[in-house]
Amino acid sequence: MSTTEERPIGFGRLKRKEDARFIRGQGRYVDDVQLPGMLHGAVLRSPYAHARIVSIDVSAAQQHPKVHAVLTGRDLDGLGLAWMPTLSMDTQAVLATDKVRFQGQEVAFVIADDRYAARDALELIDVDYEPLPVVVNARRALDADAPVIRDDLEGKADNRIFDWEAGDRAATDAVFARADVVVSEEMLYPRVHPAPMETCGAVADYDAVEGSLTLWSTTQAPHAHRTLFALVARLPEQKIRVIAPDIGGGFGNKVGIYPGYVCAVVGSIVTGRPVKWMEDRSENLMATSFARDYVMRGSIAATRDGRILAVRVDVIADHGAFNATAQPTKYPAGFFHVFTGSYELEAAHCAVTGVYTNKAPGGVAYACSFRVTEAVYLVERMVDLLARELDADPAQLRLANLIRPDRFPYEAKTGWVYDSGDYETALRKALEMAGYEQLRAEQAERRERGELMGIGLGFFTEAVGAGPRKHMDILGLGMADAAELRVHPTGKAQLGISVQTQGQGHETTFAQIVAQELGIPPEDVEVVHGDTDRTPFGLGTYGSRSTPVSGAAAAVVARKVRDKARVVASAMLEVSADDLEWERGRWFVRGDPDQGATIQEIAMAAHGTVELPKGVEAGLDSETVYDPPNLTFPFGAYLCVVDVDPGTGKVTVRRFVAVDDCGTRINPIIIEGQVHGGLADGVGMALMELIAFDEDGNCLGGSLMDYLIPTALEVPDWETGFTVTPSPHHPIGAKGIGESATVGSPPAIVNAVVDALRPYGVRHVDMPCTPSRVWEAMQGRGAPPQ
Ligand code: MCN
Ligand code: CUN
Repeated sequence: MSTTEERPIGFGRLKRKEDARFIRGQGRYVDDVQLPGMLHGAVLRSPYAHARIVSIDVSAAQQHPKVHAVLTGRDLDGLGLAWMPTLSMDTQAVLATDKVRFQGQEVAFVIADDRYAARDALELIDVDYEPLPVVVNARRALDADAPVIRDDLEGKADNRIFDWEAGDRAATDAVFARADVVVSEEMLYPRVHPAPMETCGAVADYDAVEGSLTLWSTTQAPHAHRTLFALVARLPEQKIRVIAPDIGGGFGNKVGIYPGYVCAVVGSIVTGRPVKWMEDRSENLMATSFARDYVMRGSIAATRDGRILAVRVDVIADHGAFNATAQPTKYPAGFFHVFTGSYELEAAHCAVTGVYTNKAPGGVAYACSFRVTEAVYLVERMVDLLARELDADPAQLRLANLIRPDRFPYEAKTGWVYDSGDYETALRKALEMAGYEQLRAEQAERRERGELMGIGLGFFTEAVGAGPRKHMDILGLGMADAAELRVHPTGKAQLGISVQTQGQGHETTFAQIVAQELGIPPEDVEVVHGDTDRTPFGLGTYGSRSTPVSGAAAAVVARKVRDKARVVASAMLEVSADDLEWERGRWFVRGDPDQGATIQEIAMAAHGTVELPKGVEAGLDSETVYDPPNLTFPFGAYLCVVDVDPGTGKVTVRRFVAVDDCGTRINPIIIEGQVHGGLADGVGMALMELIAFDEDGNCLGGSLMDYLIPTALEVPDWETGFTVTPSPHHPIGAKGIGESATVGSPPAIVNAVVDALRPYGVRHVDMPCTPSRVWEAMQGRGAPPQ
């Protein structure tokens, strides 16, 4: 590889700037923050999934020599802080007052000299619980005789949170009525957890003299958190500074505000000292934002010759004890309405019912694109079931029904307008990379020998980059993002952004965007983020929105700088601005290329003594707020090959081919990293990961011994490819990539598992396809191969 390729000016395979500190172990995370006089907090959690709190006695804990304060719900109630708003406009107990509603719920907060003393003192708190009947099954929670979980909500006599639908029910029924073939299946997208390497935590430092709060926290959205803290704690927003230092993975887990953060803030106010709270692994798995938990019944209608006509879905969405899912206000089921997938349909309808259960709240997180994950899984499983019913090849069936390139921008039956796509090319590329025909031949041969080889396909269309702000808000905050670009006299630049990397490499790719637009080296662009005092307002990172929204803002602000540089250059060169032409890094006089000025020269002049036209201010600094006109719709074609051990049911992923299209590619190394990580997530969810509960609501996935996440041993060497279909409305044509592979890979894997089990007549296996589940499916249904 040539040096210019290694160190591109703009887009290209630039090594990650941030890795200079990460590979040296010099990252600075929340738990690395040490302040003079800092105290440590620990949370007492409920052992019960549902119980009335009769009494809480904290006197013994308060007498512990190292304890400074103990907070309970009653103390917070006095401050009006016992309950906080959730991102879904519900309320969540910060510390339980009346009842506990899930195992692991926060009941008390101890503040002590060190974290060990704080933990020890938790054991001195005496809580008298009166256990109540528990409901952890979402369907059961809707029964008339189910225990009512949210009796704190006035007039609430059941566990129903919302009923929401999209599409046209009557039109869909009509198409189903005349279809030759209808296939239906019930499937569960089980409860899983993002399980980032770094758990959640915060350090709160309240300065009583200044009346100001500095909060270091593991957050994906520092500005939104600051506004929420201002509203929750009723502190003036200008006196709050939220700092997100390095974040050790988020995957959606760090979007919301957890009770521990609020307790750390109150703890600092009460003790007058900085307070650190860091949860441990079990707390993270048991009490913070889980993902999925969708019970789905899907039906697909088609003609006998394989034209897909309509899809219909009914969902029961388990949101746990508090409705704390993070998603735009208008969309209680997130972006589930992309369940029409990548296919041209005549009609579609979905109905989603949200329910409370005695489980931890949260419910979107884990690289989900606001429920696109569940939608894509459903439609891709349905297409495979249809192929089976029609005895059609799943690749051919998809090729025949994918939305064709000339149909874009394509309005889906649920109202989304997909910006751009060339689906067929992506799928053909994946089939070719995999050697699909040969794989099918090999499978036939192996089946003869009694071997269980499966080939699974999955095609997905993602919907990422929320807003536009007129359609999308979180708690009333419109989903737009600002960028601020300062250009110093020497031509070096500093870009302030509102989104927050948790490992996605923004310090590199955002510098590349500015470098591309201004023609200066990416090393000359410092990206500032993760500090509300140093960056402009915006809604933060989730739903792969950084590139589609904030990345667009970075390009727009760089173009503003470029436009201003043109005016300055015209003054420098004493020609009309209209006579100047741009080439990378420099304005020059049309027809006289030697007469020109580089951005660096222009920056110096802009800060110098050159006389600027009337009304033009010195300097090149600019800012912008970007309100995206639409979402971007990345897509991809995935193919998975598995082998199933007929004796044990163990699934091995032998090959995985992933062709992704995220529009214009800023940094292919980072994109590949995002895809590799997302594919590993997919293997985890499809085969291993599960947060399960027993009948009493005990969480059975509360440690990494029980909650299995994939390692290098469980994943194959990924075979990645790409196509490039730019977004027509994004300034640089880029779409998101951060969640694509997590969204797209589970259906390909499950389709492969079910395909492998075809000789046994197995129609469906719910995730995770663990050896015992697969083995049971093999025993339960159909006969073993002859
Ligand atoms: N990128 C690019 N070219 C494109 C699109 C993206 O080079 N056409 C680059 C971006 O500039 C960025 C990265 O790829 O550096 C991811 O970009 P994007 O798709 O915009 O996603 P976000 O930056 O908004 O990241 C969020 C997304 C989400 S929502 C989850 S969840 C997730 C994910 O990213 N969490 C992650 N990837 C993760 N990766 C790591 N290491 N850690 C997490 O917590
Ligand atoms: Cu849904 S997990 Mo990501 O959007 O932070």
